[in-house]
Amino acid sequence: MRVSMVNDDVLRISVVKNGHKYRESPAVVVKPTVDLASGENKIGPWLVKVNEDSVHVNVDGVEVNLRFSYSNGQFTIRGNLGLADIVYGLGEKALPLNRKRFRVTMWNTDAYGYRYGSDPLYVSIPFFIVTKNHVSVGHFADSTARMVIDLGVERGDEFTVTVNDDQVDYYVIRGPRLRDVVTRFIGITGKPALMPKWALGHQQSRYSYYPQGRVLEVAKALKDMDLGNTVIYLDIHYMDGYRIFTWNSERFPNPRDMVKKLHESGIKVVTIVDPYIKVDPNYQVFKEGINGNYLTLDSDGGLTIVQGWPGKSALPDFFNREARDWWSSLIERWVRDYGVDGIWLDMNEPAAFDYPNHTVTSKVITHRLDDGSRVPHDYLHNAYALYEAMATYEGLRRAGRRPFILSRAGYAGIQRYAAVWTGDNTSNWEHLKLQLQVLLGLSISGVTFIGADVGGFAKYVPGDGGSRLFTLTPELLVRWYEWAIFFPLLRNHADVASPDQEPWAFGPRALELIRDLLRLRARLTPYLYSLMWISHINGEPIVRPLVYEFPNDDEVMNIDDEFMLGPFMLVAPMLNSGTSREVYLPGGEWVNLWNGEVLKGGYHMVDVPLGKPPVFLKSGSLVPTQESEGVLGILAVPGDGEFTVYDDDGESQSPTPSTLSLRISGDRVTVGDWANPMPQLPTTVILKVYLGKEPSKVMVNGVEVPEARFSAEPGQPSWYFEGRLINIRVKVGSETMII
Ligand code: MIG
Repeated sequence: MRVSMVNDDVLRISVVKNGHKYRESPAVVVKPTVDLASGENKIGPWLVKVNEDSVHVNVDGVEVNLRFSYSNGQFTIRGNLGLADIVYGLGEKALPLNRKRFRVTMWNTDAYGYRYGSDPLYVSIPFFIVTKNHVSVGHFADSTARMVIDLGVERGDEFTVTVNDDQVDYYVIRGPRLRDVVTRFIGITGKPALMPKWALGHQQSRYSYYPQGRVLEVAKALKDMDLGNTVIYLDIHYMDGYRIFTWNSERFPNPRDMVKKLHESGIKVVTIVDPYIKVDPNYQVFKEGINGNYLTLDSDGGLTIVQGWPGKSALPDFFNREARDWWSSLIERWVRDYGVDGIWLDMNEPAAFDYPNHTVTSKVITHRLDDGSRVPHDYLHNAYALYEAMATYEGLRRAGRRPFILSRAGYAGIQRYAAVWTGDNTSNWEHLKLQLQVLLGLSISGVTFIGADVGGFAKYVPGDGGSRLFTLTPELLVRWYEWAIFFPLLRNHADVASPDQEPWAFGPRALELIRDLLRLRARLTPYLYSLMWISHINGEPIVRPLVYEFPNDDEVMNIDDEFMLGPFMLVAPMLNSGTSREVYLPGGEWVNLWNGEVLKGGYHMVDVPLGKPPVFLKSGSLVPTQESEGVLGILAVPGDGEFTVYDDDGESQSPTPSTLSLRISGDRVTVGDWANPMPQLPTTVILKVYLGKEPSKVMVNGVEVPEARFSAEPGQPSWYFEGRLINIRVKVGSETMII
């Protein structure tokens, strides 16, 4: 057992079985600094007592007692769990936000048609947060092997982590606030990638759009119907016999031309890439894989073969640098040759049809590490997708792109390379609620660029009494968009045997409601993009459970049917078939986005007409919006608040952002000057401040400005009042007082 500080806020306890050769973790981007001696150590806020097989920690007044043991190829870590403790985290789990008294398995699994409580799913993040009396401590058991985490099921006063591995790096992460634990966890597992700006657009997918004429037709429909679309996905049917990096020439006779046409109408193209390499001696990619020794081998040295989409398939051995380098070059060639914009990584648990639960497990399959050693798959399973994403990311970079990768599976750290979606969800009301719970767990476990298939993917779900068939209704689709538009990844996707579910598939009324929601989404892009930057720089989630923002409000501890977009916007979506719901608002005052009505903190029954999700803005809100092409708005609520707008060209690889700092104090709004401005940034800003009554005057930089309606053209400061909103046109670098 080796105990060390990683930094001032993170302790690491590394346990390695005697004689075992330690493997470096792909999850962690920092190295331990100071080793602690046995006995008592006092370091800053930490008191750490190191014994032979236990570690006692006191940090921020919280006692953490950890006991380590090893038997039969398993490490077990036991820790204390109090009656009042609440547990968050654990990444992608089909469970409520509070995960206390659940037992979960970490084993990336193809979980088609999963339900509430199904476990495990596609992504494994063995990180959890224990919160008591508003003080939080994080735990991260770093091993990529199968792991079971029991949070008080077996014994109410104990959690246990059981790992089928000969090594574990166990991290204790200091709070005291929940947000401190989350950002520190991201600090050690790596900052979320900055995605291209187009990734925030409305993404349209299905399994699968083909032939190429159909793809162009869908693109045209999206444009004609003004659905703010930016991305179309090509699912597995574009390939020649499911050979990755090829096109089916009958369905796609001229892919370059198709991609060019899509680009001309402003639409990006994302192609799926599975890890299956068809075993076919005439297939170029297979030949390269064999010749370069880039493929996964069994322990007897023979090629590992699994059943995938192409039939007999080999798997790239992403665990060594040479194989990754080869994969990067394949991705680079693919992107350069066809102009494809992003890559969708599916089946990367890895899944295979000839294994139980469609998921590879094996002690015979081995992976080659950089040092040449061969390690059985079962020790590395949960990292397969992470290494694949790493290599894919590098390939896109080499092709000159700011990478957009959408991955199904992942491990802690996946956020450095990819967005994650929640896999094969189902078109029913159960999932409308469940998906939010799954996403909130992912979001506070480091994966910030996330979303769920809007409308639901699966329609036929195997169940106890045979398959169950689900039908998407217009109401459910609209309700789904009502909260999905607030998530960074907004993708409508449906199964192969699914009726159409594009926004127009349910007639003019649903289409109109969805279009309006997508317009709101487009208006919020500057806020979302700034939040993505903040996530990239500070490791803060984009979408946050209420407890993240209001850790001292005991009422929000278990709330997972509402969420915050960034620091200001509370969304309380309709999650069942109905037209009203109860909403909890944490203390203080909130403004209803739709009508400017002010509500005090507490419980409220609110009406929820179709197309109008309850959205509330906190006092002191400063939400940057896009009012029209090139016109920046700031949606503000009087009070005290600060925000920084981030912008860049949206595509370059390592940009320095242009920033604009905003402050509100009472009725006084300060808009800074752009720092590091790129060309063509707006110098005029429209402040839209919610007010109870018409003001008597408005002063900008100490000078009274006239009341006058204005068009969105840049011009001199002026203002007008409408409904409960005062609209004030100002220039950057100004201070506005509303009197
Ligand atoms: O076995 O590529 O989760 O989004 O459409 C199904 C076909 C394989 C599973 C993915 C889904 C995708 C589908 N894939």
